[in-house]
Amino acid sequence: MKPVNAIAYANIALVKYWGKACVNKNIPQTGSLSLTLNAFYTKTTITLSSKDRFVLNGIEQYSDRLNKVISFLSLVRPKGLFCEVVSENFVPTESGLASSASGFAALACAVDKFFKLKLSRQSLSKLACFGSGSASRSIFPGLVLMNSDGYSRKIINTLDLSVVVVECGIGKKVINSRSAMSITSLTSPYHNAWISNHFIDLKSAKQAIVTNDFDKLGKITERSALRMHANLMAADPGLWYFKPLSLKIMSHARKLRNEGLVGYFTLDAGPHVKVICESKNSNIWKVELEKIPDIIQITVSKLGPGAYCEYGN
Ligand code: 2P0
Repeated sequence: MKPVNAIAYANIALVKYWGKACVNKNIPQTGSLSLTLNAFYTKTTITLSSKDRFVLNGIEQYSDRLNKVISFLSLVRPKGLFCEVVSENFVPTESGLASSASGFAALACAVDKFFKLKLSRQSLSKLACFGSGSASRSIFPGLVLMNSDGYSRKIINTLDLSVVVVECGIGKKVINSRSAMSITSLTSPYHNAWISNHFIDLKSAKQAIVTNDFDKLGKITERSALRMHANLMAADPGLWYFKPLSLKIMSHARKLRNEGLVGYFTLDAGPHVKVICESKNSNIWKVELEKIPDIIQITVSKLGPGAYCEYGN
């Protein structure tokens, strides 16, 4: 079997996924809506090996990260075969910039070709979901809807969107999403309210897309993020991912919007702030946000392609 190499791009949720209906099968409690980004991605190569190995950014991985890859491979490979998986993240790892989304989408795409599974794109998204919920969405380009059954699909739209990603810290997130999701859904008195409002947000977001209403979509994006974080803060123990700098950027983004620069922020399981805007305004956003001190890096991302194989069988 020849090596297979796949690439998948990270995605940022406009309407967030936070909570699982089934932990063992990694089935989300709600759908979600996202943008696949072309600036952040993972490249993964899979080859046969005498034992299972996972190398990430040149470093051999053990324990949790290796075990997650082995569990994923076990879903699809014939018994008795072992694999070496070598991944390179062109996105900070486990920092809240969706490296698990691009990582498991790339792996799903690679195993599909390597083991000649010939899955449809939708089935590939369901497979990616077993690795990581958000990975399901990275199988598809642009604007993507994931249903609560873990299957995703591309949403046709004519909005020309970009995302300005403001990195507000370095290093790993304070607590991984999976643990934080579990603590939130088990202990937050806001969790049920989050779920019921989420259905309304997702429905309204779909309507906003149909009518090309960027302002409506942006407002839903901001409130979905803030409600997700309010839910996290209401957990026991209360959890938060943002830093003082994240709050400063969110406030500044609101101020700029009030002054006429249209864009809406979102924040995931990490301190980084992402401003969703129309592409014609992305460079102005970058220039304005760069004026805030202590930012690690600002990247303007256009929408990205779905996962694909570069070479292989
Ligand atoms: C999302 N996040 O919709 C939400 C918003 C982060 C904040 O999905 O447990 O790595 O592997 O399914 O997908 C991040 O969690 O969690 C995430 P698992 P995942 O993008």
